[in-house]
Amino acid sequence: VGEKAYLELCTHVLTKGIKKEDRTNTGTYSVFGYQMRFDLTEGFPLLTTKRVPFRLIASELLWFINGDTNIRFLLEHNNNIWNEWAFKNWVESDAYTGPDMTNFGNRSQTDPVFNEAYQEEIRKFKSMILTDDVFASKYGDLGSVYGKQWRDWETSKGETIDQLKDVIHSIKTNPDSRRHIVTAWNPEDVPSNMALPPCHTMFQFYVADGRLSCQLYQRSGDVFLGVPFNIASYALLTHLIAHECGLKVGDFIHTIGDAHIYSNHIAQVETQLSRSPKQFPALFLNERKMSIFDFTMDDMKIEGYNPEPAIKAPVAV
Ligand code: UFP
Repeated sequence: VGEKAYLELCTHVLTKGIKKEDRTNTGTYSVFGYQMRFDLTEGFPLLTTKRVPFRLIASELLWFINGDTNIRFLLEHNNNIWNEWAFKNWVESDAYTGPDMTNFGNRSQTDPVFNEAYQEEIRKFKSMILTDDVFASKYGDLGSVYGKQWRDWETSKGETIDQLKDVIHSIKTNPDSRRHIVTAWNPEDVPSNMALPPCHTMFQFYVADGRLSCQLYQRSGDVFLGVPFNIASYALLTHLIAHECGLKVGDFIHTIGDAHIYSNHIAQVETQLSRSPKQFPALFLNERKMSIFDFTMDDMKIEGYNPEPAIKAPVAV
């Protein structure tokens, strides 16, 4: 089964990884340069050795595809994965007058009293983003994140480039091209304009035998928490673009630069490795929708997903 590629990555990092400090001061085991290949015709690569929330992956991908950089769309889809980045801008702004939220990421995980105050502020923040347009446009926007770079890349001439539309056009009109590339890494925007410099830095498509393949170069991969999301997200993107271009799906190739397991994820990874992978689920796309820019959550369905239970782990911040 295709999941073996991921489980082998886990084993490889656990056994071959070098102890390495990192930005978050958590500590990691890390290898540099690793590649996995998923044959998308074998099923949709949503891991079965722990539950991975497809709903969050799909709504985040639609957010990127729409070129949206404001978390309001995510909150409307009950998706909280980018909240902390926007919340940080809010509590560091002059307009914020609530309790001190310095270093909220770490403190909320270690200090239960602080965590209560933090949860309350997050709740208020989310409700303002959802109900107050002016507040949302000011504090919900994350700036130069994926949606911006994919759909609205700013050139030095003050023009914009829609990389996603362009790459779809080039796949349709010149499938043999070796230039089907989208890059999220914009040196001009790193690091000043960005909350988090892009982890998935660039991807390339490839067409052969009527099949669309995709390779992602990810500069940094949190093997336990991030990578399972990233695999499913790019597999879904490949399916969507193949669908629009009238192609079948081929392979998703995932190349990772710094592939690491955080030192506080080791037990969780071992639990996962003790489980046996099952058949991947199947993905169904709405046949009546042609353009990926018209897709909504109701147009994508996963069937036959019977994973082992989710495994909790602290996020490094
Ligand atoms: N990370 C992922 N995948 C993502 C994402 C983040 O694995 O899609 F957005 C992890 C990688 C790393 C951390 O552990 O988040 C980013 O930190 P840094 O910028 O220091 O690499």
